[in-house]
Amino acid sequence: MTGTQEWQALDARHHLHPFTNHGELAQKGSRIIVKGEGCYLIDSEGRRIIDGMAGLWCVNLGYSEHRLVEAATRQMAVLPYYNTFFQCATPPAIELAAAIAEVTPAGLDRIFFTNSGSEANDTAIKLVWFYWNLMGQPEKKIMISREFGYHGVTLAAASLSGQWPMHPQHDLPLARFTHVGAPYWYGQGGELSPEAFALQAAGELEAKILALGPERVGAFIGEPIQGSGGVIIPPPGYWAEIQRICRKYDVLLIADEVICGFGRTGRWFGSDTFAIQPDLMTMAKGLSSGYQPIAALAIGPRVGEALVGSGQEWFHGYTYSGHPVAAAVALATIRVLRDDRLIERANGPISRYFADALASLADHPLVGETRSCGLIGAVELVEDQAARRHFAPARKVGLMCRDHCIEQGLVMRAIRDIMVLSPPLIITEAEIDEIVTKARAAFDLTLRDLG
Ligand code: PXG
Repeated sequence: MTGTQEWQALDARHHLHPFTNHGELAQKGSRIIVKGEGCYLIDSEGRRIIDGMAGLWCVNLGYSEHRLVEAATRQMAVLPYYNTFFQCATPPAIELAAAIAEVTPAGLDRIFFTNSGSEANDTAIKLVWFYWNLMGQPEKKIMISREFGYHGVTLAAASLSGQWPMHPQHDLPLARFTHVGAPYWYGQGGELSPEAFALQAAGELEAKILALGPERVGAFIGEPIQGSGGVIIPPPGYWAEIQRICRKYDVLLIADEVICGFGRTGRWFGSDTFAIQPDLMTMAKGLSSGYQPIAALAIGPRVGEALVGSGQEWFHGYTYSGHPVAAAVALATIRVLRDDRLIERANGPISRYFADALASLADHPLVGETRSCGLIGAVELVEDQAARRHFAPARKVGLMCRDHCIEQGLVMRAIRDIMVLSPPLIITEAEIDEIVTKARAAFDLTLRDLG
């Protein structure tokens, strides 16, 4: 049996991590997670940590869902792999496509499988471009997305992302990608009411489309709630206005449901919560509760009929598109969400309990705002509550607080100075109490460190 120190040495020597400063990591050593139990993680030192993030916003059923393990084992034994190229299909891929079509908003009933959210967004971009080529409008290709948006790391998905540090290392964004502001009222709304700010933020899209020329803009993409941008919940009116603008200028609307999908916001999709009618929808994470890498693009009638009716082969697809084991696990995930009524739950008393628990932190001197929707939430740490003013970024208050959370035995992610939560949908009231108690202790320690 290998121990923590040996693993850390091997990890530092051979294993490159995502979004990591490797010099720093080698000095500190990785935390090695060896086991999961319900909403808890156990590390290689035997410490039990409550996972307020459901992994990376994905393990919605917690770490011990035996029905998913059984689905994977059964499919592994019967047919561990076959592809969906060359006029072939497998029962899990077919049944999963139908099951997704049943839960997506009306019309989004053609499903293409990928292995990751990044690839789903890449596929959406290719399809937008193919669509406008088919429509005889080859100039209509510009993709508009938003500051703080995260859409993945492939060259095109990273170009969509509006987290600026991701761009210069890789000479991004590519041509034909541009950005507008986010509906981040708490941080950027100034003196405006949330409703007035919503219209102003959505209005940036209209101004951008007019500046570029509507005949050159192919699509707008947005997360219903921006997750890794800081759990930015758009104020009322925002999505209705975005929808109106996209329709007016004939710009396709893509909902990136990678985090919001499968119950996170208390409905099947964030598009249901915010009454969005997208032309295309990407999903991943909660689709398989993170137990298998699988993602999908749901395609509405407009693009779907153009694609199917084109009479052309569509030159696109992955070896593992619709992988039968991943598809079987995703199918089982949808069944569990239904059988255990977990989405109704995330829209019911447990989401109110979660919102109240977060709100109970509002009396802490560091807390400027708490917000949540379903089972996704955030706490803004600020220097000045009345002025909604954050600390100087160089003070790294969020990272300081995150480290204190871990010491307390809690995974809570820091995004700038926003502490965010996205717990498994199976979380109990007692576990929410534990998260909030540990978070408060971490906030106290952070305040102490700030002097
Ligand atoms: N869209 C959204 C909205 C996401 O949140 C992706 C696309 C890309 O998915 P893949 O499967 O290619 O990673 C994501 C992923 C974080 C964090 O720290 C968030 C994501 C991934 C990694 C870290 O918040 N979201």
